[in-house]
Amino acid sequence: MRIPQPRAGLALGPLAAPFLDPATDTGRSNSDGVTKADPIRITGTCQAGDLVKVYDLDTYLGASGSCNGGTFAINVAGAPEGLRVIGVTATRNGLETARSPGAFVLIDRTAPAAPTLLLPPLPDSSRITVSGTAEADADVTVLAGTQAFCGARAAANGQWSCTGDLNGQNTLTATATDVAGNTSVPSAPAQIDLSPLAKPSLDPATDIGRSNSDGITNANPIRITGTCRVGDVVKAYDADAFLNASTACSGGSFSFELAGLGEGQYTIGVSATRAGLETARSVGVPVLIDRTPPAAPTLLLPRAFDGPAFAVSGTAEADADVVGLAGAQPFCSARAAANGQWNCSGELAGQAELSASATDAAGNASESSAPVQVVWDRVFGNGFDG
Ligand SMILES: [Ca+2]
Ligand SMILES: [Ca+2]
Ligand SMILES: [Ca+2]
Ligand SMILES: [Ca+2]
Repeated sequence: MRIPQPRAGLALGPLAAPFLDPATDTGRSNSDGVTKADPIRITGTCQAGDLVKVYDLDTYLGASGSCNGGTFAINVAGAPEGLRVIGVTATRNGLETARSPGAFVLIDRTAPAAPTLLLPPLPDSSRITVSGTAEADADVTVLAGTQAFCGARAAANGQWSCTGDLNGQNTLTATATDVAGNTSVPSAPAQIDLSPLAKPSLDPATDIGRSNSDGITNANPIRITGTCRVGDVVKAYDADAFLNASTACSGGSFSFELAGLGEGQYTIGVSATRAGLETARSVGVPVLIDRTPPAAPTLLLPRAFDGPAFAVSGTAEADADVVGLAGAQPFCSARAAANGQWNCSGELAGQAELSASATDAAGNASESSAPVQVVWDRVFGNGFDG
């Protein structure tokens, strides 16, 4: 009697281990089995007529497909996150094989938290190194504005850093992308501070004339000072016009000389260039440069003299400080009014040669007026000879 032999085509051995289709193996690698895809696509080899079912260990994943030309390709939707061990069975002639060896598929559809992003405190160049923390092993991508800036892979402790060029952008953001390709929301923006510097000052030592704080001066050069941040390059402007003067911030302050400025009214503001980016200009400090002396004042003697004070008057440049001189000695002083009128009185020690000079607010002194000889006689009355 012949013993029946199994027919080769009906063997019920398990199928070979299946594969995760590279097209659904998302993220850093399309062959690492780490994916966020849904559905995932499982492929493998089979025998004609097989009905192939997909399992996660013992759990049927609700997905099956027929063998087509010795292969199958089955979409599995809704596979839960986590490590799946994907095996397949073939059902032939009503009998289901044992499960194939499994393929490991790590399903991760959870985005990392947004990374943190720190700027260097005092960048002095447009090329800067940024750093922060992110999910371990995530790929961090930093944008400057909308342009790629730099990228890094977070270490096991989450630390990352990378270096890029700002290319004129001052706002950086970072995202983290995990191995499966899930990308975080962007970090809070980190900005290079481009707010203007504080209004600068005219150094009192070069604020010549009536006041060392009125901004009216005849100095050349003048000196401008102010505060800044270490790393800044400070530039001086008159309104919109660059004054061709710049200096490095030193210890939080700057000071530079502006030589050869022509006479006139200036509004001197400053900008800071940091990380290759220039701030808007500060509020400007007004400076009036006046190097023109007033004309010599006129000097009129009194019509009568009843002593002891001797009163003189005249006209001078409006607002000028007039000094009455007896010889070389001041004996009185006055400020010329807006219409130029001035008068003052002082005691004279007898015969004198009187003159006057005027000094403007910027400190420019006029020539002296033509001297007038005064002689009077205290014994014989209050008259005088001019
Ligand atoms: Ca992958
Ligand atoms: Ca994840
Ligand atoms: Ca002054
Ligand atoms: Ca003047």
